[in-house]
Amino acid sequence: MSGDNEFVVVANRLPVDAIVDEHGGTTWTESPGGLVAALSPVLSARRGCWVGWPGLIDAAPAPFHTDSGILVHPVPLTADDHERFYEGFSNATLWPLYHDLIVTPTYHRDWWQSYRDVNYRFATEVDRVAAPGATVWVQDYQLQLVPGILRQLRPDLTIGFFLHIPFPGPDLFRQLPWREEVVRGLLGADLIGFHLVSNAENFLSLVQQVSGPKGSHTGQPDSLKVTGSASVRTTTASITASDGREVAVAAYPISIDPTSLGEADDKEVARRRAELGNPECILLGVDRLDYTKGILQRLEAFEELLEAGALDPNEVVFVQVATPSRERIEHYRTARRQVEEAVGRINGRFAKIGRPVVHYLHRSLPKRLLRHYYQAADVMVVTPFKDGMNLVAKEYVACHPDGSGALVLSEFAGAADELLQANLCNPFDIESLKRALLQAVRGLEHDPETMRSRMRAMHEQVLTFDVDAWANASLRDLDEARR
Ligand code: GDG
Repeated sequence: MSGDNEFVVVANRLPVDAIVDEHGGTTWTESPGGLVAALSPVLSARRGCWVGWPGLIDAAPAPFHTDSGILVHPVPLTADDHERFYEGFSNATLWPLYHDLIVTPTYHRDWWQSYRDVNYRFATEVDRVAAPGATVWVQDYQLQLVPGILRQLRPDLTIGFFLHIPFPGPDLFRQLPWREEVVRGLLGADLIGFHLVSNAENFLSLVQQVSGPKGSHTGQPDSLKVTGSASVRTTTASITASDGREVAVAAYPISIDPTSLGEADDKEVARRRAELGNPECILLGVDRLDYTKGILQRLEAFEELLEAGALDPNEVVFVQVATPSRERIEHYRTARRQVEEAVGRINGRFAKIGRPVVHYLHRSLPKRLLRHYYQAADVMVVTPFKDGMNLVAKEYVACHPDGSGALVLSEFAGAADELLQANLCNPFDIESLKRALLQAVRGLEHDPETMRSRMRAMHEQVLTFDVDAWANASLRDLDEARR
């Protein structure tokens, strides 16, 4: 069975959100992230489609075209799939395991069974829509078995896989009771992409240690080699799978579409600053409310600086945008409660009537408003304990072409490999967080020229290695893998 799409992207979510009106009718709006922006032209040029879950339980409309012309093929998920495959195995097993056990992963045989079933369903849908010899690009940790299943169903396909989150060290990964199956699933691809060279190295060392009952690979993988030009660096190695195929393993740091952030708007920036009481310094955090992002710890560092008098509550404000995320999972509910307690406590201690020192928004903001906050912020605070890349850091830098502002960035965000001129910190160490915050605030006050040149260097990096460079390098290597 095959369809007529020459290029298929498969991701857990489709790039659309359902809007249900008061009569129960559903319309779809595109949720354009960087990935959609980068892939839209490729999807149209290659007569492609996108396979994924539409975000509604027990409902999947017939295939349709989004406003920008992307053909989407919805895969339905039941309430049970959502609980066991998505909230369970994907987000309470793999997510914490791949983020270095910031919370303890739960290993549940029922969840694993559901993960296998749902991966099989996604692969079957791809089988139905992909033309003979098509290229299929599988996205992220929810679908790691899809390459292996597809390889069995459709040996004619060229299959790529990209992991958007970190890949852990082999000693952590080996905890996973189903480790061989996951490695075999990934090795069904022709090309496995990670953000960082260190992620790819972790995978290569793992492959040396883990071999399934039927054997997932033969021999030793070769080591990573850097190839390509300055604007499309790639670091590749290859592994021989048990069926004799060569599987390429490579690093492609993802980035953003700087043009989607639009031009600076001074009036809006002035309005945002005025709303906040025209403070001397605005610190900003923008994250999904996820325990990996270190929101609580950055607020605690801010609180200690206020307490010590190093920052003056009459001069600074902290704006924290925390987008609701995975709210039915216990660790996420705990993270939210702790953040909200900290916001209440800090305002209770340091705010004045009508002038909070922490502004906390627990909702998703329109992209346009987010951009105005990025432009208005003097210091962007990005302090995850572990993050595959972190696009927020790059978006902030892209919004400051004049070199204004400062970035406090965790060493454990993938973005720290590229944004070397940030005020780097170790988020596990509250003194390191405090130091980086103070260096950024004081640097802007006392050494604005140095701060400006650092921001400009980072701006150059983000504009050169944008999401198009990422997609082009990945797809170029996938085409190469086909040949
Ligand atoms: C995963 C990996 C990797 C946030 N709040 C609002 C909003 N956002 C947008 C940001 C940014 C995106 O969400 C978040 O991307 P991140 O990269 O920071 O983090 P994750 O969601 O954890 O993403 C990560 C990424 O995949 C890509 O590979 O970098 O490491 O964990 O674009 O702008 N957007 C709007 N309103 C909000 O309130 N409109």
